[in-house]
Amino acid sequence: MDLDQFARALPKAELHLHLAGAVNAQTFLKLARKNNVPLPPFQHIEDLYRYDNLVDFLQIYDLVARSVVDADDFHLITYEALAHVAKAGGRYAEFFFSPQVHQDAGISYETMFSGLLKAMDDAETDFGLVSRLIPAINRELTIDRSFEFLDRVLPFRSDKVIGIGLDYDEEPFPPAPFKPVYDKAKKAGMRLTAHAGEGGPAANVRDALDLLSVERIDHGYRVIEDPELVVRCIDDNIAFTVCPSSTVILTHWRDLTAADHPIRAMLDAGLKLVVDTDDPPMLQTDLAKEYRLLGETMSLDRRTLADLALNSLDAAWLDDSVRRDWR
Ligand code: ES4
Ligand code: ZN
Repeated sequence: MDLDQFARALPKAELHLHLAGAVNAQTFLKLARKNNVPLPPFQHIEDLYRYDNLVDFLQIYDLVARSVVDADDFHLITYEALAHVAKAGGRYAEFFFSPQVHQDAGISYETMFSGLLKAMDDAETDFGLVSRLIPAINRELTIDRSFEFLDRVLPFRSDKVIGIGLDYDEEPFPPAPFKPVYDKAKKAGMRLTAHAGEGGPAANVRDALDLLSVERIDHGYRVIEDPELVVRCIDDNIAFTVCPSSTVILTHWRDLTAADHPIRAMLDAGLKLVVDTDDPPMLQTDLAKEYRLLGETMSLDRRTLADLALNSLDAAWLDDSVRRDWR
């Protein structure tokens, strides 16, 4: 069995995937045409999935999101994204979606959730992939908007809609101001995670833990700049959802073979890492490829890759009775 086959066969969970970033280019084109969304000029639609920084990426991400309009569109992109996870050997998925960009295009939360939740059911029936949804706050918008997000999301809280996240550009938008929103979400029974320490400093990781009370950190690479915080995260068993291809394309850590790549440093430090995709087709990847890429570039043996896969099951927000079935 070669490494690709091994990575594909490993039982693993996807815990960091953005729905609008998981739309394949052909589906993007189809939906943009159907819904009369103007696109920039291109030769091949895949050309629009090229960028080398987060800000440019997020512009295309928003354009993809704007192409998703009715409940059937939400069903289509969710079903295809989950099929893609299953094809890469994902056994379970927790995924983000960004309701505010759709809301700004005039789409109701009822429309979004009806298509999404139906597709999650269908994926479970048709190919056995269990999934959970984590609506995420666009941190570039106001705190008032994030309270509004929460008020609109909470009525949908269920065994399928289980938590909230915080995404978009971290560097100018640190986590601390979102504390009251996270407090309210926690009181309402939501699980909590946030993107931190990707574009922003280690202090953002600390603030996400201390102020937002998150249980996991998305990316978190710059935690490595604060050795005391690293020790604390190890002691507290905090999982970091790291995305290898995403670092290469969207950050300045371009070389996964470099001794100072933060994922290498996080592994060496003994932090609990979960390997994820972020935005699979928009970053030309899938979950198995991320494991293989990490294995190849960081010379990880199969035992280590299997341990990473086990981390993904441990860090999943499943209750223990369900988790036992996946082992
Ligand atoms: C995102 Cl910060 C970030 N990275 C990758 N994909 C995203 N989608 C929304 N925010
Ligand atoms: Zn992300």
